[in-house]
Amino acid sequence: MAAANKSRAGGLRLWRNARLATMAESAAGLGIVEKGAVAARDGVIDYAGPEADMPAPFSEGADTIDCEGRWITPGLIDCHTHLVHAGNRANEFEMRLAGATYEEVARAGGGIVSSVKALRAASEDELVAQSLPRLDALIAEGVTTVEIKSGYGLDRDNEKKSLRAARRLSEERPVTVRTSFLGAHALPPEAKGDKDAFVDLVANEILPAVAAEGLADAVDGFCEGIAFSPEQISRVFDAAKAAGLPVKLHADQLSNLHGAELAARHSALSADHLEYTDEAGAAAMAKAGTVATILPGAYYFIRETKKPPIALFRQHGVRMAVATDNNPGTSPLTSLLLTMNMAATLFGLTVDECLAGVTREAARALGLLGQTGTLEAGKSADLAIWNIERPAELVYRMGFNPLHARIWRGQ
Ligand code: DI6
Ligand code: FE
Repeated sequence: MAAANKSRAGGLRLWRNARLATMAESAAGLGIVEKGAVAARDGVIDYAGPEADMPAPFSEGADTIDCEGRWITPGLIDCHTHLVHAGNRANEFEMRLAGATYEEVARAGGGIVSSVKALRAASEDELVAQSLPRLDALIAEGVTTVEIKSGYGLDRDNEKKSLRAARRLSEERPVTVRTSFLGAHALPPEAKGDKDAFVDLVANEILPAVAAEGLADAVDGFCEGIAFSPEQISRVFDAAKAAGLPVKLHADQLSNLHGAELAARHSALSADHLEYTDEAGAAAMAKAGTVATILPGAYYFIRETKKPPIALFRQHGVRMAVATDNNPGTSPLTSLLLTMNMAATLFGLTVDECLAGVTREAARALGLLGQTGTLEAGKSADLAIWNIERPAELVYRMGFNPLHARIWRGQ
């Protein structure tokens, strides 16, 4: 018993004198607790609620932190990124601002293929080194979980290299990384325009190899006129199912190919972008429990004008996550706080929806709701502690970071 007590006390931490936004599903709104406390044992939350109601054993012998009235939210979750990439496309951005057309940019070697070339030329170590500053920018704003996609390798070895680099980032920093295999992202030059043959390669060779090594937690695809058709994506999703992996989809970003319904049909964890989704798509997602991941950074950067149908998502009860979509082509964004401001300003999400979108709903979009995303007993002690007077400040400011401390798995 003595040993058990010792190990319990040894791993016991308490954050007291705090205001909590627990984001618990059972609570109204943000699940606000004034005069709250969070107790954790060995990195797992034992108690989150009013300090006065906390059972005594949670505080006895605990390493105690006085939060001096600061706010605690769940650690933030960026549930859609292409964070592992090589180089950048600032040159393309500059050309376009000077009036170059898409074709001129492409002829000058630009576009997604330039990112594929850069990634293929980079070693795994270089990819890790180039991606760390982006990850650090997210972490500096309280991010404790980040999803990272492949999709710039587009052959077996380079897709594996990206996913290994993504996994390594979680060894370099105290953060949870979830990986998604996005083989069906774009057509590599060597495919010579044959999308069907490339999809066969992705579904029958690359995906099983990636799955066999445990490199992916989910499978993603890009369903779009400039990428892959619903029928082609279905083949990739069938292969994902055979490999036992859940799916997600870049859907209806630039046109309505009914990607939302496709995702729902495959019980996708999430469908992402969704600017062109219609009511049938929203209804199908609600029925399947597929989360709508809203990506205002890409909308802003490509100067899209069609907004995702937020009112339909609300009406049908579709859950909404909010993410950066960090990528070199359409969303070179590494601030989840600014992303929330964009979701509110551009799309009219409320403060509560924005905060749920980067915590509880982002966890749901990754299939991690049982482990993180809210301040509730049994979940990982992933916390963000803020120097703010009210939660709306996290959404309201642009380019200001009020993070006081970030706790990942109790540390
Ligand atoms: N949707 C996008 O907007 C990006 N990928 C995707 O699936 C574009 C990625 C890039 O241009 O590098
Ligand atoms: Fe994306």
